[in-house]
Amino acid sequence: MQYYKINTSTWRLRVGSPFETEAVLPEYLGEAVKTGDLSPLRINRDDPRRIRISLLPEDIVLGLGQNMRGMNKRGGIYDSWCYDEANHSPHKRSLYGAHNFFILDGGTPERRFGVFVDFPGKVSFDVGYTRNDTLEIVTAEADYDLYLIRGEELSAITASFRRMIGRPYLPPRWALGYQQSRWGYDSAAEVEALGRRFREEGIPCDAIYLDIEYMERYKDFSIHPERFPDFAAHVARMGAMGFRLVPIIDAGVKIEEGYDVYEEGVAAGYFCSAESGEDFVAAVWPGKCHFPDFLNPLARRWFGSKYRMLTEAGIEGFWNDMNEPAIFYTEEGMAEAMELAEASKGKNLGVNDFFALREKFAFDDPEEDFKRFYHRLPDGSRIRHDRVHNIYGFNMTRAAAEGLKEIDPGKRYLLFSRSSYVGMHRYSGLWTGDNSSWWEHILLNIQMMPALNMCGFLYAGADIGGHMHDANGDLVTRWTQFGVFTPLFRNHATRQAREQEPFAYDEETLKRVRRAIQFRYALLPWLYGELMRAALSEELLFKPLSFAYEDERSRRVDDQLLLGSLMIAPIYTENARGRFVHLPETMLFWKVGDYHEKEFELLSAGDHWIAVEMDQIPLFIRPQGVLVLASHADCEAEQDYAELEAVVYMSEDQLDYRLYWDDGIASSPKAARHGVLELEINRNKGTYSARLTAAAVCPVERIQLYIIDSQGFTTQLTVARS
Ligand code: MIG
Repeated sequence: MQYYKINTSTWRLRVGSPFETEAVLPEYLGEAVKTGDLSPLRINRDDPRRIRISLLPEDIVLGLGQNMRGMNKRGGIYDSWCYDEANHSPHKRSLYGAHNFFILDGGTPERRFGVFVDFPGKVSFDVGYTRNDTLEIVTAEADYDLYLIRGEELSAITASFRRMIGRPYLPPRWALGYQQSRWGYDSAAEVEALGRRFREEGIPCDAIYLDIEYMERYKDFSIHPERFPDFAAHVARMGAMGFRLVPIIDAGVKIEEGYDVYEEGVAAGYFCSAESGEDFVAAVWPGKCHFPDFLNPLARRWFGSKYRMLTEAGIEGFWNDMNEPAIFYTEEGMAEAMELAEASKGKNLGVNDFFALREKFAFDDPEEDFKRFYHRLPDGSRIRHDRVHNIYGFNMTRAAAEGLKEIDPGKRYLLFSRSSYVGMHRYSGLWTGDNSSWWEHILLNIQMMPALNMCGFLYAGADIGGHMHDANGDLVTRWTQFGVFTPLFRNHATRQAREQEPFAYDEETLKRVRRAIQFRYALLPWLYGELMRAALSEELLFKPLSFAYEDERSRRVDDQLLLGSLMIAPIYTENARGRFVHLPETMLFWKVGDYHEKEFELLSAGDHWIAVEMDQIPLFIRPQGVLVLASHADCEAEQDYAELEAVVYMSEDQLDYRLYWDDGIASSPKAARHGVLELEINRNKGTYSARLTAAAVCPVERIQLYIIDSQGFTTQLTVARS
């Protein structure tokens, strides 16, 4: 064991000789020191795979990224083990990502710390599940880096961690528009009709997704010649209507003679190998596939360069799927199953034999499949996949990001991945995979956002309306009303599900969903500014209430979030026409229906029942909070930001507000022309004065202010840029 001091509050303990994951930036690996203090973490001397922390009754555990259960993870057990899990039921221990960071918060500055376990294989977190008073971490091997980050405030701990893992991926501004997806829109004609429908219905939308059917026989970097003839012309026609198309890329590469990606990969040795040394074979959508060895930098470079085939056709965004990697079956697994079937033939199967046979044909034992293939390391040695499993999807998406950077270094592309590990956030965002059209999954979406933010995944979102199973109009309405606040705002559903577009239900649903999406576009410059600020300053976009309010009541709120100067309290239960909400202090309450109608109410600290109709989005502006609003257009590019509005809850006589602004597309905000919009408001004996300044890149000319004071009086004022 070797201690490293990173700074006065952060330590690293290296146990064994871990595989370098590249989650933490090299400059934060610290300096080797003789001894260190990692209390209250206790490492088992006889079995260093086991790390324990005693839990006190008041301890809350936040984090662990993409996982089931509430914001407070206490009471559950979680395995970091990236898996193609399409059934997100409460007992599931693993989803698609491995996000091994959590914070323990005892409610006082003395008892707050963050822990990161950097290990690319399986890690289990038993958070008071086996014993209520014990948190136990178990890594598959005794080779890992353990980080302890102390801090008096929760936000200081997350900021320290975020600094260590580096700045998050920055999406282009258009990627904050509404996005419509379905598995799948099967032809260019269908996609174009869908685009026209959005425009006819007056629903703003920036992107339409292409699922696996756009490919020829599910081959990456191919286009189906009959379904999507003259692809570039189709992309251009959609572009003229204000839509970007976002194609899917899968991890598995089809084995097919004459297919360039397959042949190049085989010739160069870029695929993962089986134990025998031959290229590893497993089946996914295209049938039998090879899997690019994304741990090999040369293979990464090669795969990343393939995206050019699509960018040359005008594509500016991608989603990387099936990169845990998902495996339907391996040849070995199939052979074993067939053997068992043969052996069972004609037999009178007892209950045990019958279930063993059935299980064998379920093909859902990833433990076995992940032990069947290998990666080649730069020194020529091989490492079995399961030992580095959790960084496979990360490196596929890194390949894409590095490829896109080479294709156009001056431009931000939309990119997100299904599988992830901490560190991937520097290259892309993520979506949370195959959730279901269940009300419970709106709540799960709400609760997961801050945990993802802690690991740097700011550009994130769930399939709005739910992926698996059928949604009704109310579910899509309420989910869209929460999605209005998530950076990735995409409605997506599986092939087997009922249609889920805003117009798939009745007129009332259409009206409500349209209003919500229009409101999102009104929020767009504000949300973009908040996202960029969070990304550039190591802050969270979504925070649990405990980040700002330390009282016991607020610490345990599990279904409200802080978002910039807002607090949101989404409705996530069916047939509800309101909900209970906890206010740690007086806030300005706005039930947003048509966002042009501005009716506000001051709500005092305490617990309230708020009535919320089906077409309303409840939101709360915190004291000294400013919510900037634009007017919606059909798509982001058409929005006119010259005239804005702002709702201000001015509890003091003086207020300063800064909103980040840039051109929304240049790759590096340091190099880009960027700046801020600055608003200053003063109140003197009941009279208001305001000043607006803005950087050159910001087109804002005037803001119509709605200033509400602590007595609830509203003053309207227009301020022009000086
Ligand atoms: O085996 O491409 O999570 O969003 O629609 C399913 C089809 C593969 C899983 C993704 C989902 C996508 C689907 N994919």
